[in-house]
Amino acid sequence: MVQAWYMDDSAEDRKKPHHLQPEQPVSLEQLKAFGVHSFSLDADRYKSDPELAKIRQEKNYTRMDIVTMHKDTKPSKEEKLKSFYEEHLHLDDEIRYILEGSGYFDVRDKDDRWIRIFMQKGEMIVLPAGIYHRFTVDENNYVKVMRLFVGDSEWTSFDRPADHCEAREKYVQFLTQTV
Ligand code: KMT
Ligand code: NI
Repeated sequence: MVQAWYMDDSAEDRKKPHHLQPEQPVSLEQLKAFGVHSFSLDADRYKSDPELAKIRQEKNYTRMDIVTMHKDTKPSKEEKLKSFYEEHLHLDDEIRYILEGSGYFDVRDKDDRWIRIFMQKGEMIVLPAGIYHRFTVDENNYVKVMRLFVGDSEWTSFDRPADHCEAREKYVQFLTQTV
């Protein structure tokens, strides 16, 4: 099951766990209240997994690609990795499925505090449109991620501040009803 916790404020190596002291874990239920959903699949059979096929059909995740990041990543890709760690949002849900390795998805809670979500092989996460977030590999420096997209939705990142786009306004509205 996915583990999540509130982060400390240290600007030290982003790939470290950054647990707040004393530790403050975050439950799946709490994540749901922020519109973040997570569940497990069998990553070893992603190429022919009927469960994955069913989710893709039901949710209209028609498009996908696979992104790999590791410590020998080329400098051009290292830039891309850094851009994932810039706080940003999207106009559509961000759906990610860890096929190998692990990494951290950080999301802002309603009070703008960072929650770190540790994602390992076999875990899928759905971040709602309009939530501020970022991503990094952990100290193992290796992740292979399937990115799933709803229909032909355009995939753009908007770095913070992006408070006036409709997706953000809708998300803020959603938070007032759930948290
Ligand atoms: C995003 O938009 O935050 C990402 O796609 C990063 C994580 S998966 C490669
Ligand atoms: Ni993103």
